[in-house]
Amino acid sequence: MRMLVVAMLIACSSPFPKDDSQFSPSSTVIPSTSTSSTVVTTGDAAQISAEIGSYDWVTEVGQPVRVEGVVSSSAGGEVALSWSSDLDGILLEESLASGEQSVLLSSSLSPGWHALTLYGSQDGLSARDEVDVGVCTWPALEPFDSSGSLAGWTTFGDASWDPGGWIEITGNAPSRSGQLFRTDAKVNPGDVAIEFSIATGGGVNGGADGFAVSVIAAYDVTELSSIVNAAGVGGCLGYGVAGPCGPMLVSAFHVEFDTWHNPELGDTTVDNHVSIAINGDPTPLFTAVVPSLEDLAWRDIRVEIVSSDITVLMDGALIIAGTIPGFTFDGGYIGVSGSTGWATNFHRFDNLQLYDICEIPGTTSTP
Ligand SMILES: [Ca+2]
Ligand SMILES: [Ca+2]
Repeated sequence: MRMLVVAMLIACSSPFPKDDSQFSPSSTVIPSTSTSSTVVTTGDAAQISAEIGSYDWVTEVGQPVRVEGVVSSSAGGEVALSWSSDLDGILLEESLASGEQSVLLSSSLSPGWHALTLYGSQDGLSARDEVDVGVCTWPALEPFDSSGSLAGWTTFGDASWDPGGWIEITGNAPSRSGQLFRTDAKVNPGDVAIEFSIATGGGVNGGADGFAVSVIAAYDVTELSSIVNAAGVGGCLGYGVAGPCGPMLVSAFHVEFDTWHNPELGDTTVDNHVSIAINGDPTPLFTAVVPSLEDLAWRDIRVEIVSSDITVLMDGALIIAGTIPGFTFDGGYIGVSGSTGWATNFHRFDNLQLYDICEIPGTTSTP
């Protein structure tokens, strides 16, 4: 008679261990080597156990989840293992020597809370262990592909949805200015990455003025509107309210795509450029010269804020890396603004993807 014992050793790192091991009934096992009608017993009570050791508790969707476990049989030999998820089904099946570590490594787990089970068996004996693993997901991409995309957004001035499937901030006409802000939610404070696509060009008289993506830490939409409506046009790009553009005190972060040289506003180059500015003051803190910026080609932008470190990538290439001493990202309403003057350009914005908070669908089981 072999006794089946499931050893449940919960990893100390588990924030909310589960203790739902299932004991299978005791069973009589006839070793497969037996060819006679005589029951051969081992003499010793044998047992099998499954134990999940270290595991990733929460992982971002698309990133590898690593879980380690061991199935051991006191009888030694080979044991059959399987890893499964209550959301995604069987993830891995293999046969290992008793006591050999099994590693589940998967980058394709669905978003949500997974009850991950390690199941081991040998000669009709089985054992299992289970842990909860969360896979979080980022906010959805906003592709602006239909006019309905603007639900939750507020347009100001000349900004409008373009049937091409993007936002046109000014239109290619003189003395325009427009803004578009998401007003049904704020970007969370702290570290963040923001991705979007821009295109500008096609204008007259050398092309101008440019546009900027801003996150403004206004208290509410009323305050946001007062800031946006006070913003200067021309070289102030529809977001400037401080420094050379006005007297307001705001907490904000800006990345601007500037196609007109305004030395009076602190532009440090006569060339087209990308700059970082803060708090409604367009005086650039960091600038990258991008002479071809006005070719009306779509460019993919990624802005990363990690503590006070700022990086900007354009089509995957690092163009700005700097630290703003004492800076903290306060979050707030995200939007884009731009303007034209005697010189004009299209100012196109698309494909906004925020990486501010990674949420696990169905988070009712969070601690
Ligand atoms: Ca689009
Ligand atoms: Ca400028």
